[in-house]
Amino acid sequence: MRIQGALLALLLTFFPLRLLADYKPEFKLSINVSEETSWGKAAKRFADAVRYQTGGRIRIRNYFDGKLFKGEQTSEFQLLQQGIADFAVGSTINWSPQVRELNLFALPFMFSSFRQVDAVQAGDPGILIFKMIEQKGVVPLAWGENGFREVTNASRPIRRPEDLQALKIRTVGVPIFLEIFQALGANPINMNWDDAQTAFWDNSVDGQENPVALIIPYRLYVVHRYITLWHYAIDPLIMGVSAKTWAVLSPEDRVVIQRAAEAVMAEQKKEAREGLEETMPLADMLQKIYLMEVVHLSHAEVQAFREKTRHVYARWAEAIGAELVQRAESLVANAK
Ligand code: X2X
Repeated sequence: MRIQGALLALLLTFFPLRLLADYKPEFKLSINVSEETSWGKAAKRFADAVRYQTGGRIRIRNYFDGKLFKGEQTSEFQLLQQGIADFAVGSTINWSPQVRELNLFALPFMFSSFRQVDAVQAGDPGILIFKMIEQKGVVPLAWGENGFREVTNASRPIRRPEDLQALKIRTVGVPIFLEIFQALGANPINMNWDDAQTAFWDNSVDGQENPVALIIPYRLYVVHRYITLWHYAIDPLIMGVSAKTWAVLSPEDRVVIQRAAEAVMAEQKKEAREGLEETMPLADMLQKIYLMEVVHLSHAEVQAFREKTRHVYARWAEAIGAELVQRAESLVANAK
């Protein structure tokens, strides 16, 4: 007995516990952006927390900058379905080709405050969307946020739809964004985020749309002098896990992962919103530190953009599901 005990102790010294568990040595997490973003920080905290709390049984390696899907951002959800990605911190935009209900957040000018976004996620639209995702082979763990998407460009301040005329605007390769920018008279060009970086720096496109919290770490102020804070779409994130991966995890480890995901993504959401509530103090910083020309729109000015995109909204409301959209609209109206 004593010899066996000593042998076990010796084995444990040289072979970490994880080798004695059934898990693979590395779990993969997919993420489209860099380590310096709020989502990147969340991925790092998640991997650290899970490794620590499982005594090293679960080691997650983060594949930043879209490395796992090789730049093809709209295929991230499929990688999760197939179990090629175990985890992802994904934008709802990138997952919308596979989960059409996620287009809800891209309905033009539907949301104008964070409170409204939270109400829809916590209410039955959010619950239904999580169910749809789960039915497709991905277990959603927690909501996060990229932020309200604002338009930047190198040519001129955008205050009216006419100002967008013929501007080449890079968008993600999903149809609703293409349709919105066409409706506004711009010339939208679908491009992966990775390729877009080159296009911004060699000026082969005039502009793009992304949240302020992403514009800063990607230094887009260097190439785009103008930004319009029009909040035309919200981009929630979801931390999810492949159902194939979930199936092999022990009940105890699932609890660890669920809790870590919720804690880390709640923090991520807070960070992504910092300085962007109500009066948007971060907008001043864009102006004072990064020398951008910041355009704030009045309610009437936003209305002009809303009018131009109304038919896109109507068409997509049908595609998403009229009942789901109506329920979300009433939550938005009550949350103001
Ligand atoms: O590609 C984008 O614009 C980004 C980084 O915001 C997403 O992943 C949706």
